[in-house]
Amino acid sequence: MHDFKSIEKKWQEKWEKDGANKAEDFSKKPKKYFLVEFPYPSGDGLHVGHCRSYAALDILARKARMDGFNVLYPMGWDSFGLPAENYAIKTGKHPQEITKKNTDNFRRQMKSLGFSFDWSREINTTDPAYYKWTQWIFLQMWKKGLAYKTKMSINWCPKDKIGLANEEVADGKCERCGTSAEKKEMEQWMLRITAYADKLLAGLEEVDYPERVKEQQTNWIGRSEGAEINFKVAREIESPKTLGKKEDIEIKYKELDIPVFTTRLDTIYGVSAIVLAPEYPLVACLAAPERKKEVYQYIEKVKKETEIERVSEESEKTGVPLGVVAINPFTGEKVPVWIADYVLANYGTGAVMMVPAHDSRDFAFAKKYGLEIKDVVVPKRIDMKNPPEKGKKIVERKTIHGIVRNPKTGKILCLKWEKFPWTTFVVGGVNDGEDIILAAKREIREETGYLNLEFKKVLGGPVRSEYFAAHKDENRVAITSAVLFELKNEKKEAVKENEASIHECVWMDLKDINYNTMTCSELDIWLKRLNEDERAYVDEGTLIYSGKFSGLASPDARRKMADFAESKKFGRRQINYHLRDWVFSRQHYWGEPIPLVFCEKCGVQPVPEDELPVKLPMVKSYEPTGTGESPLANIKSWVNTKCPKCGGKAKRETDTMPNWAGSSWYYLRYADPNNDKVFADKKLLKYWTPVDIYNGGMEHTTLHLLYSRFWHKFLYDEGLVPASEPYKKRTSHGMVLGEGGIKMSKSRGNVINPDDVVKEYGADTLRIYEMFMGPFSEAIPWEPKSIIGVKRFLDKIWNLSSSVIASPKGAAISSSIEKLLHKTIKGVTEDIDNFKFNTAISKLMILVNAMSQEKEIPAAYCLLLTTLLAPFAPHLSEELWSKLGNKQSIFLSDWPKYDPALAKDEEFELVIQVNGKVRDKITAPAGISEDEAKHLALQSEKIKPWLDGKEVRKIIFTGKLLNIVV
Ligand code: ANZ
Ligand code: ZN
Repeated sequence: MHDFKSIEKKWQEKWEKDGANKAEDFSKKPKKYFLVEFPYPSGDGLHVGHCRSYAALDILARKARMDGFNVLYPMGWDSFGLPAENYAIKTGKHPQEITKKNTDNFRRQMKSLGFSFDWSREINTTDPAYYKWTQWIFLQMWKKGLAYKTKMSINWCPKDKIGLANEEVADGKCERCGTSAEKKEMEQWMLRITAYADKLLAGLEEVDYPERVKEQQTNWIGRSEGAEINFKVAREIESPKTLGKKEDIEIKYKELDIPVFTTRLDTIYGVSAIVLAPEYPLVACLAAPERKKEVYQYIEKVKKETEIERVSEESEKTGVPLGVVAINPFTGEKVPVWIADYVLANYGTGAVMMVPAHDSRDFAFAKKYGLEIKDVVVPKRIDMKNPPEKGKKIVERKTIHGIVRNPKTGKILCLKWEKFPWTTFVVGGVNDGEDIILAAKREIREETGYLNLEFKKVLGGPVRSEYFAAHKDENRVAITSAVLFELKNEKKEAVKENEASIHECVWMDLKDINYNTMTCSELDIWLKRLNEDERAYVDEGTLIYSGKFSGLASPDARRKMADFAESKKFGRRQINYHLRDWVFSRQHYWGEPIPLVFCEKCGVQPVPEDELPVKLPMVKSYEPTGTGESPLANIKSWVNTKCPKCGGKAKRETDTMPNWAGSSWYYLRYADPNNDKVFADKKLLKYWTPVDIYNGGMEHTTLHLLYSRFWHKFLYDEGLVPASEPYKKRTSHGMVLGEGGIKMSKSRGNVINPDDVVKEYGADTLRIYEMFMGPFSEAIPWEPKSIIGVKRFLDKIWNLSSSVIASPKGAAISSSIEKLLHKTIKGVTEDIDNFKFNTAISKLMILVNAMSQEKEIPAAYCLLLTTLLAPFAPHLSEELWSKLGNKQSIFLSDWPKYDPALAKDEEFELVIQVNGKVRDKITAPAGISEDEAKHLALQSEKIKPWLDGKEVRKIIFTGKLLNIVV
């Protein structure tokens, strides 16, 4: 047992006194900048999830120092935000006081864990000396036209009379009082992040982020390549004064172009309607007089729906027709114009062309309102058994496959051909004036005689198939659909002689129907649809019924159709983004004041730079104003000010910034935290930035990461920062869950307080446990038993040092230990570099096990082990290091090197079985322990599905094989 309490305290004090973790500006050593997301200092204190992130980069930072780097590993506080403000309202304490108390607690906790932060660079977003620069950067953006004010609808609680941030609305209700939140239009400051959409996308090419992070950012930006096509609509020019009374007014019409945005121009021959957002500006004057009343009612109804409800795949789409038509410029066809909730006003042009056959939402809508469904893009098949032959004429036909099931036997009716080696379904052409169901019925009757058929469903299609029709000696392009029937009874009529001689009826089992037994190149499509509902064909394909574009593949068709539209001047290529501008105002007290003033004469004026920061006034009350304005609006002495331009009366902006503001540039401030002339000195930025590795949670991938990249790219364009991207590499830790894999939360009472763990087991144990619990990027549940295991591991190391002897020569040490030691150095080095902390620790455990088998251990070996352990368990390592006779800190020593010859891996293939069946083979280090093998096996992706939800009864380990019994 080692006395971790006194050891940990002793070394923490010594490191602090020696300034051991200070980063040195402009040092000759190469720099490394490690960054973890700085926390919001909540009243709850540090979470074990924070520790996972900080411990990981602490390991990197400590190892990098031993590798000879000048390391910057800073920490600070992202401390503006609602919880402090709400707590202030409740308790009457000032948010600043609350923040101070919380940050003191967080700092104490972090120090108790031995994280090697350079505390001399601590920053705090609520410190006026810091937010002066947040305000300054905002003003630079404002000057460049990147900040603008506009009416936006915000969440509003009608009872509390306050605007609600998105995170304050749970289930559509106000988080404080449970009243249903409403929408309220308010003037808001916006940041034009959309101007940086392309740069933010392009920048992703330069950085080393995990694929899933890049993907999320890409999707969030949502670049969409398509086209805008104008549909001509007739519009009233004089709108009636009364609703619905046509006789009162004389109505004149004028032609008007309505552009629609589509990513699927290849489907334009299948358009059944034009659909406008209900908010579309012209709706009122477009609607036919007799439809206006219903249209207005519908618009009111949609106002109550949220955007999420409107676009969700699940929710039922509604709409009403306007009673006017639009002309499809490709076909000249007239289609009706509708408004519908699923079309959003603020994306694309706010108008879409509806193609029910190829878009799921349009499909559901057309089914509901009986609109036409026209297939124009279909899968393409070439019958490889009867491929088209060169030189034969091509005949295009619309055909059907009639598929008949006998419900009594489950068998399917097929035709066996006499002259050809074919077995087919009932096949035939569709005559003029027939639909596919009628045609199929007729063909079944003619070819098989069955009379009483019950239509079940269209099995799919059409499909465009090319084949050689030997019986007609021609190539066919068949546009084929399949229709499924069931026999009502087995009554038949006689089949005509000429049909009967071509093929005979055979009833086949469904399981015998496959590409070997059947001549049908669309078979897989039909079979798939047997058990599936009818739906839109949303994939790409080949165009049919599309005039001169028929036969082209979708991408090629889109290109040619866009060229055509551009040449005829009724359309153009267009790129849209889903990314929206950033709502940058909050109507709260505890945020950075937006440094603008309004003068009646001069309009919006920036606060002069030498008057920054615009400080938050110290007040007693933060109660909402009741008008939706920020509490600052009530503080007249603060609001009323002088115009910086004309000296006349002016008012301050009372909105504050969102708490994303301070975190959008904080990593720059760490390079020069106390500068009061600039946000950070250019030379220091050049030395320290960009950040080499930035670790944080996946929940910050789309907002914080994107916002800070946006600010950075702006500063880069202004020539104020040296690199175009802020973070070279991004990594992400998985969440620490409560026992049993559920989220830790106060209400469940399963939150682990790091203070308790440190008290009982020590900081080193907590650090190693959190790194050992599983792969770094995965969510892992807390497991008290494993902590005890980690504690024993550290005690074992402590005890090892009692068998240390002075010189390696004096002792009979097995050469296998020496080899293992070099292998471990290699493994741990590589694992740390690759964020495989859990396997690094496993390797250390193997080494310690092997060493403890020895009677005596040379001091040199023990020193090596201690150095390898140092980044993980800094306190214990520093103590052992000094007990082994060293005067200087272990962190001033070099990271050990290995001899490649000795480190050559001795590995073997560990066979993993589940219930005696081999399910995986993994390469494992020779001499692996049972625990280790278990750890590896349970983390194998191939094994996990076999254990899913089952209880592990027993584990048998033979050294080469591990059998898990469930
Ligand atoms: C016709 C069409 C046919 C479409 C088809 C899709 C499939 P993304 O990729 O998100 O950009 N759309 C356009 N503007 C819209 C709006 N304001 N509200 C709702 N939907 C809108 O999606 C672009 C597609 O979403 C567009 O392409 C349009 O429907 C629809 F088989 O046009 B598409
Ligand atoms: Zn003025």
